[in-house]
Formats: sequence, structure tokens, C-alpha cells
Amino acid sequence: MILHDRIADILPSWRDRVNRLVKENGDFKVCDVTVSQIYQGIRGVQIQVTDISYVDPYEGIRLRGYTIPELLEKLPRLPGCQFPLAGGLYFLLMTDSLPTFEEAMEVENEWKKYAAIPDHVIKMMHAMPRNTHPMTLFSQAIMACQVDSVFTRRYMEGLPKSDYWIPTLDDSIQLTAKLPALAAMIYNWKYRNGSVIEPNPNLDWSGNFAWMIENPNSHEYEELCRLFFLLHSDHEGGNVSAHTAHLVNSALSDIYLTSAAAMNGLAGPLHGLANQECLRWLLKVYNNFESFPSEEEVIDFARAELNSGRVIPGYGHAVLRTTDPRFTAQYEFAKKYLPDDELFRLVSRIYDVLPGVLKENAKIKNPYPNVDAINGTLQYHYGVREFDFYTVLFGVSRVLGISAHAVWARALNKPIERPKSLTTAMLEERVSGKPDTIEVEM
Ligand code: CMX
Repeated sequence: MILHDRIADILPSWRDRVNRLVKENGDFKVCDVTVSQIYQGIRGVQIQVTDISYVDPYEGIRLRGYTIPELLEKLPRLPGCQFPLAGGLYFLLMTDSLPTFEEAMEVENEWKKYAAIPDHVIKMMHAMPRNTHPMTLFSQAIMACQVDSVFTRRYMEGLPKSDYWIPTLDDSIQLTAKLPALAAMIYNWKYRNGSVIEPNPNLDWSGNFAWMIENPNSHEYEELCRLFFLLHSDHEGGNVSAHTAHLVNSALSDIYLTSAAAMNGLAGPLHGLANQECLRWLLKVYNNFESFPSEEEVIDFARAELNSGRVIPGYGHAVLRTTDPRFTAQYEFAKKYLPDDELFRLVSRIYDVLPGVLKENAKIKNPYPNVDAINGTLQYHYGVREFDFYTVLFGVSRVLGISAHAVWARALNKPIERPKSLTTAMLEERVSGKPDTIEVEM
């Protein structure tokens, strides 16, 4: 397929580039690590390389070098649609070049071949208790598809290491193809009549999710899906889901095992689950007032929340120091499609005043909104009101990015990850001046 050909074309020069960098500069120190960093989540320690995306604190995410506004402008779209095809984004993430419309459609058509959900996956979900969290079901569904892993089969057949990336890409295509259908299957079983709706061959990958949950606002909701699945696809390598994926994949676990592990990380409340908390908080503000709150009322409410030791969901970020461009893109969507929606008006009012309130507390490094400050509002407007499902939508999108990282990790023969741990006593000795006696083999 076209993706295999493109990667095969550029791979030799990438391998040369990386090999030369390591050979000529292997001893060059990139950064030091402090005791605080060790105890504070290895925050900011520069230990990974990925060329799929980069988050600049003041500009936000760039995917393969393109900002969100550039991607929305340059990636191909279907006639009559405002937002790009996910197939085009996937092409860009995998091959480092912008696709033509035909190339984006080639990916979309390849996905269509593998979109159907195997029967055993549906049966497995039906065997679960109905109150299982949708993220648990999503992770399980991905794991259940692992039985078809091409990588695992070809690895057992003795595939040479230099070719590992090829079945990794095959697996990525085949798993990605099923993600909207898996998500819709879970949604319909948890919250609707349980039907498993076949993908519509006339719709693209993103738009198909709207179709498979029978969303009545189909055209607008399809557009939102195109935007949402683009915005959440990747956020460089250090966040919990991407980092988990990288670690698990480094053990040569296939894309299914890798993606399920990443989804388990995404399901944590400090990571992907945060978007459901944001909408809950927004509704709390909304329901607190009898009529639409004034700026002063929002400010007083926010101050009271902060004074009682609560965080304000949707604001702040570990890396960003500006408004998240993924927030801005969805904000623009809302201004166009749902300007009079009361919750969106509240998002807007909060955005006008909350950064000022958060700036009053010097320890909050980023007083601006992140993507989660608006995600749920848009889903809610279009009738997807089951908060605990929102992280599944995030996950559908995130697999695009993490599998691109994995294909390239295999293409560049990245080895198994194995950092070194120390004991507290060792650190105490080290800070008191005892020499470091640990030998690290390179
Ligand atoms: N409301 C209240 N306090 C906040 C805050 C917020 N929105 N954002 C940061 N702070 C506080 C932190 O809790 C921390 O307090 P302590 O020192 O008492 O622990 C202090 O300000 C410093 O935090 P920081 O360095 O600015 O931010 P961190 O990197 O530690 O944390 C994040 C980042 C996102 C977890 C934090 O801003 C937060 O909890 N925000 C609200 C939850 C949220 O929106 N999560 C979604 C993140 C989206 C994503 O990861 O993509």
C-alpha cells in the first residue's frame, strides 16, 4: 500500500541520520536530572525522541511540523466538508508529508476493508457487566482484536528486525480501521438499544462514528468528529498514554497490546478522564445560578472553588503556557455552529474572566484553558451526554498518533526501554558527596 511505499522510500535517509547522530555525538549530554525531578514524575527530563509531534509551551502542538490552524487549512477534505479527512492526517503522521486528496482517500479506502468488528469482540462485550466503564470495554475490545495481529504472527515466523515496521504498520491500519466501530458498539450497548451498526461505505472514517451512533444532527456532528479526531491524535511523546505506548511497544508488544496499554493510561483521571470532569464542573457552575451568571458571579464562584482547595478542570497544563490551540479550534467551531448554546456561552464567559482569577495565584503556571475546557460542551450539544464515554472518543483519536510513534520506533530499531532505578539510601549517599559507583553499560 501507498503508506508502506512512502515509508520505505524515506527510511534509509532517516536511518542514516539517526545512526550518524548517535555515532558522532553519543557522549553529548542532553540534560541533567535533579532529585526533585526524580521525585516529581521525571517532569521535564528530556529522555525521548519523536518526530511525529512536538508541543511548544507558547504555541501548542505541531503535528509533523504543522500547527493546528495549518493542518485545518492544508489537509485534504471531502467536497462540502469543512474539516479534513482522518486518512490524510494518518498519512501525514506516518510519512512526514502532506497527502493529496487521492492519497488521503487511499488510506480511507484501506481502512474500509478492515472496519468490521469480529463477532467474538461483540460477544465478549456482551459478557461484561453493564456497569463496566466504557474505557475498560474499549481497552478490552482492542485486546480482543489482538488475535489477528500480523506482527505477532510474522515475528514468530522469524521476520528480520529491519522489517518489523511493516507488520506494525499493517496492524496499525487494521486496528485503526475498527476504532470508530468499536467505540460506536460500546456506546450503543451502554446507552442505546445495543445495535451494532455497519459502517456506511459512503462516509469517511470520522463521519462514520456519527452514523454508527445514529446521531440525528448527522452533518454537523460528522464535522465535529472530523475536528475532534484530528485535534486529539497526538501530543508529543511524554504524556501518559504516549509514554506508556512507547514503553510497551519497546518490548516488541504489537500495536494491539501497545494501544490497549495506552488506553489504560488514558483512562486515568489526571489524563484522558479529565474531560468528563470539565463538563461536570461547567454544569455545576450553570446550575448554581438561577439565571445566566454575570462576569462578577463567575469570578466569585471560581475564587470560592479555589479557596476551598479544588482545582478548576479545563484550566492549566503541564507543558502549555498559553491557550491550547485545540481549545481555540473547538471554540471557533462552537461560534459557528452553536453560538447560542447556553453552555457554550458559559464556556465563553469563563474564558473571559478565569485566566485573570488564576493569575492571582502565582504557583499556577498556566492560567489558560486546555482542550478539555470545551470538549464535553460540544459533545453535550449534539446529544452525546454520557460523560464517561468522552475518553473513548479521545482514545479513538489518540491511537492514530501512538501507532505512528510505534511504526517509526520499529523502523528506526529503537531498543527496549530500561531506565535505572535507585534506592532512597543511594540518593542520600549521593547528595552527601559519596561518589556514584553505579556502572551503566552502554
Ligand atoms: N485549578 C487550581 N489549581 C491549579 C490549576 C487549576 N486549574 N492548575 C494548576 N493548579 C495548581 C496545581 O494543583 C499545583 O498546586 P500544588 O502545588 O498545590 O500541587 C500548582 O497550581 C502548580 O501547578 P502547575 O505546575 O501549574 O501545573 P501542573 O503541571 O502541576 O498540573 C494540570 C497540570 C493540568 C494537572 C493542572 O493544571 C490541573 O490540575 N488542571 C485541572 C485539571 C485539567 O484540566 N486537566 C486536563 C489536562 C489536559 C491534558 O493533560 O491534556
